[in-house]
Amino acid sequence: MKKIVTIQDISCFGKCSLTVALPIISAMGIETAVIPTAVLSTHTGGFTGYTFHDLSDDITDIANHWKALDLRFEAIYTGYLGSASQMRIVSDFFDNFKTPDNFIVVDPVLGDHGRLYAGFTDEFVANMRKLCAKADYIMPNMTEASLLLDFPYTENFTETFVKDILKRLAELGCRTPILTGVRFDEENEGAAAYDSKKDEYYFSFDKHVDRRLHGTGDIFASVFTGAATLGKSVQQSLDMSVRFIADCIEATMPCADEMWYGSCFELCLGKLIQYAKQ
Ligand code: PXL
Repeated sequence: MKKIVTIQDISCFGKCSLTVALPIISAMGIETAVIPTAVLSTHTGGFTGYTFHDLSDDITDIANHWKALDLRFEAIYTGYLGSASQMRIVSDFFDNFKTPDNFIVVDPVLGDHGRLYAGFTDEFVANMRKLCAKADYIMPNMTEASLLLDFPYTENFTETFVKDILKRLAELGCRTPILTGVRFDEENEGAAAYDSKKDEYYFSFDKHVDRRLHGTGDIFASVFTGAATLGKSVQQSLDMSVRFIADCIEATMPCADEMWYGSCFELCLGKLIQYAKQ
């Protein structure tokens, strides 16, 4: 079996990060090892009064044990990280567990809707830029791209602008950046990727629904990492991720008010199992 290690927080309630990555990657038939970076009572997007317990010291201990066991992974995939100093620890993890045969995915979780998530600082953004330089794939949304590249946030996309952003993201040092939440018209929403080695662009779109759901970025990154681990091409991985996000949004719409903190992705896992087999 293929193995992925995913490094991100566990938000005990709220359907994001590890509580999303674990079921999704498992459903794709891939063994999922986890390193929790922090334990929160809920995610930080809309809840107040959440608890936060940093697990930075554990990351190093876990990595040392795994090194002694000679564990290897087809992919190393990081999501929400708890602090700027934690990113240095994760960077060391990359140095210890990257091999010529595996790849690194950094989902640069920084913010949404033009704003940084609660508790994040400029130092955090600067360290995330360095982590992106070590990745084979990164998958920012437009907010995160604007923070990483230091341009004013905008929702006005053109193909030329998206291609320019992707090129500049690749200049951070990552081979294949992916921009999520791309819209060129009212009807469609999707993602765009750029393989800087091949100098090729890829686009994938599905029906746009005018409703933002928390945790869809984590779902996208998990499906993309799973698909790439299964050996799918960039275009196939993009198509699978965009399609599954559309499935999740459609499944959530009937209960979207009650589900303001996440999506009903669980109802779509059967479809994902089928997509992964195709
Ligand atoms: O979905 C990204 C995410 C992950 N983990 C935590 C978060 C968020 C976004 O708000 O707060 C703890």
